[in-house]
Amino acid sequence: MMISLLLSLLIPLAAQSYLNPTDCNDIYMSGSGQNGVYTIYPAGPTSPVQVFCDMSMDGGESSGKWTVIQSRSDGSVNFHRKWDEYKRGFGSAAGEYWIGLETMYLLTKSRKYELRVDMGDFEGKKVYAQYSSFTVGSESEGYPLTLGSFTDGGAGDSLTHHSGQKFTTLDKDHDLNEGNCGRVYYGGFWYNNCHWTNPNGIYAWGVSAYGVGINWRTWKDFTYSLKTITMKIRPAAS
Ligand SMILES: [Ca+2]
Repeated sequence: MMISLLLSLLIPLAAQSYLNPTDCNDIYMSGSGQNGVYTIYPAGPTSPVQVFCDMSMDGGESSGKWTVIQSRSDGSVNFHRKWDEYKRGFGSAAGEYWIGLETMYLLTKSRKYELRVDMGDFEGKKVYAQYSSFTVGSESEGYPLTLGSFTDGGAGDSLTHHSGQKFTTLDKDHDLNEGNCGRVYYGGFWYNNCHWTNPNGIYAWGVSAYGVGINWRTWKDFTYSLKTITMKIRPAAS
């Protein structure tokens, strides 16, 4: 008790973020440079969230470090889930997971982030798409997605089509289709009418039925489900 009181008096406010890091960049700044699973506190000290941190140097040593918000790699986790689960997050930070819409909202309302989507096929090819900003609104707004400008890493742009859309799950329809895109394409996402990409669709090992797999239209179109896809964010330079 005495020690914590002393610490709270002695540690300047700026250092508090290193005691309760809000993202992987805070963790990196506090001295942890290894890729791996860490705990962040975007909603404060009583609400820990497990995440995978990608501390890679792409973009130069001065750039921020990546907080993984979504990852698919082996089909071990079911992504056809309801609103409350997409809100809270699910899966394992060491493997496949969804960090949760509420955490995305809390992170992106307090700091400006950029987004990178890394993906790979079953032949070993890897490409990416990057966006200069990434924001998720509040639950009362339907957790809408807002993206900045696109930079091509070989994948083409399949996500701008979803910018401005609210989130849809099998039990909550916010999309522009007369049906529920989450039910038709077995995922939860910022569906439009319905999608150009389906990162949370069925893990389908390559060639698969139209639109239901982990599709990225501008790279592999609608009948190829990717081997890997990872969505990750880091503080934007400006
Ligand atoms: Ca609909």
